[in-house]
Amino acid sequence: MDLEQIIQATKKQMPLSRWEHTLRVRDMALELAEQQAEIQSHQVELAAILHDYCKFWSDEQLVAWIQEKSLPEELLLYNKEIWHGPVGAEVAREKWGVLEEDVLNAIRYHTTGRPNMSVLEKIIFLADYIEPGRQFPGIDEIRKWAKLDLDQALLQSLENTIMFLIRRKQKVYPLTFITRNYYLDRVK
Ligand code: DGI
Ligand code: FE
Ligand code: FE
Ligand code: FE
Repeated sequence: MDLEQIIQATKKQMPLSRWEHTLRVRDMALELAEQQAEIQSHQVELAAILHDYCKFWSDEQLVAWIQEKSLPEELLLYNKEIWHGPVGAEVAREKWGVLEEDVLNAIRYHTTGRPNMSVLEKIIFLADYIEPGRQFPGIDEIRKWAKLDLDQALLQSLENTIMFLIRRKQKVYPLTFITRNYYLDRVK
């Protein structure tokens, strides 16, 4: 499969504003990747382009994929915002023939994170969080850490998201807590 084809198809899945977010995530991820050894820019680009592929799919379509592809049923008990990553990874494999497990995991875990993330997974998670279009209290601190210490930046992002969800009286998917606890130990 050809990246240009994937770019055109992804653009058609979403409104222009979300496509522009996707391009900013790609640029930010490539920038973060410059500071990392052994990271392939074509993988960064592929994961970034595809990370929100399913963001605007209907609930019915997302639920159908979760059930048909035997993704964790537990996903359905939590906020629907967490469905598009796991489904996006399945679509990347089946529709776009993406074989690299690292790229698939970067898409799959870009919202929740998970313990012991690869460098690529961290870069996509953080680029999504700090791309220049994002604005919220504390983001400048996270932007600074992203250049210095990916784990510290991850921890702060996860804590920020958890607090945001709690303030809004929303449920938190257990993996988000598990990931936060894992990185809390890692940065000590
Ligand atoms: O798709 P994006 O908006 O670019 O970003 P994302 O995939 O990281 O989605 C983040 C949204 O998901 C954010 O507004 C918080 C929301 N969310 C809802 N429940 C959970 C959750 N995020 C995490 N990490 N864990 C949850 O349980
Ligand atoms: Fe997303
Ligand atoms: Fe995110
Ligand atoms: Fe995103």
